[in-house]
Amino acid sequence: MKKTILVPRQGQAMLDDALRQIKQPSRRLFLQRSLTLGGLSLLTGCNVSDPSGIETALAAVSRFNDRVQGWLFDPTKLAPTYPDSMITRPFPFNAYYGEDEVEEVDGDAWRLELSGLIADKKPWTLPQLRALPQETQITRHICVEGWSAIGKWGGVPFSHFLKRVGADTTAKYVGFKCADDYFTSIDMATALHPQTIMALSYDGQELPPKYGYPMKLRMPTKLGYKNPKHIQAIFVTNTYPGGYWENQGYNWFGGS
Ligand SMILES: Nc1nc2c(c(=O)[nH]1)N[C@H]1C(S)=C(S)[C@@H](COP(=O)(O)O)O[C@H]1N2
Ligand SMILES: [Mo]
Repeated sequence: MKKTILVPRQGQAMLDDALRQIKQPSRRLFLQRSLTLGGLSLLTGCNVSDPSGIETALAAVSRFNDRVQGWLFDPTKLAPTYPDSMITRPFPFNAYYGEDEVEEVDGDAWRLELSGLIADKKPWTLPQLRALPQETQITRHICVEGWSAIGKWGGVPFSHFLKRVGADTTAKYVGFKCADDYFTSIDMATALHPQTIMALSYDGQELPPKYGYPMKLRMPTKLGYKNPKHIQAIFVTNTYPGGYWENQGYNWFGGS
């Protein structure tokens, strides 16, 4: 016998309400695509008539989505690359503050700190990073605020660096702390992806302050907010580290 599922009217209204409460457009879009009220309550086992449970439920759905994206992520599949002629000029600036407040990092005094599940935690200077093998990529950066741009970054393949310092590559997460108050974290499969680089240059020049001097992580397989600029410290861990925007509701995996 065919089953009929009745969706209560006030259920749809409640869901619409929940969606309205969510300010970030990316989050709303993701929810509209992936969610029904029934699905929400099934997934989380929460009582959806209790509005205070909605935030918790949404977070649970987002974490579920992280797992699915993790399963779907193909560590050998490459993001598209582009010719020099397609580079977006000028390349857009973005941060949680304005361009006039860009972090001034002193490159001579700067040391990259390492912690967590890493054998050799000796800090790195900028010249030491520049002495490692370098690669260049022309790839597309996609920001959830509704723009994308093609840029050219050069730097050290992150997988090379992680192996060099004896990182536990079976661990789940790599976290980043930045010179501004920004922080984020990524899955190990993406950290080891061949196009994930510790970018030291932009468009053939030393990485400018606004694009993350002295070093940013560049990943064409992830959305803009997952690409930390002005990296100060890197840690490897099995404890979920979250992130600046992720803790405010942006999906953590953030694949592009
Ligand atoms: N340290 C730091 N990194 C950051 C951010 C930030 O505010 N601080 N913003 C993120 C976001 S949302 C985007 S879109 C990109 C923008 O990088 P761009 O200025 O090189 O375009 O940086 C990401 N990394
Ligand atoms: Mo962004």
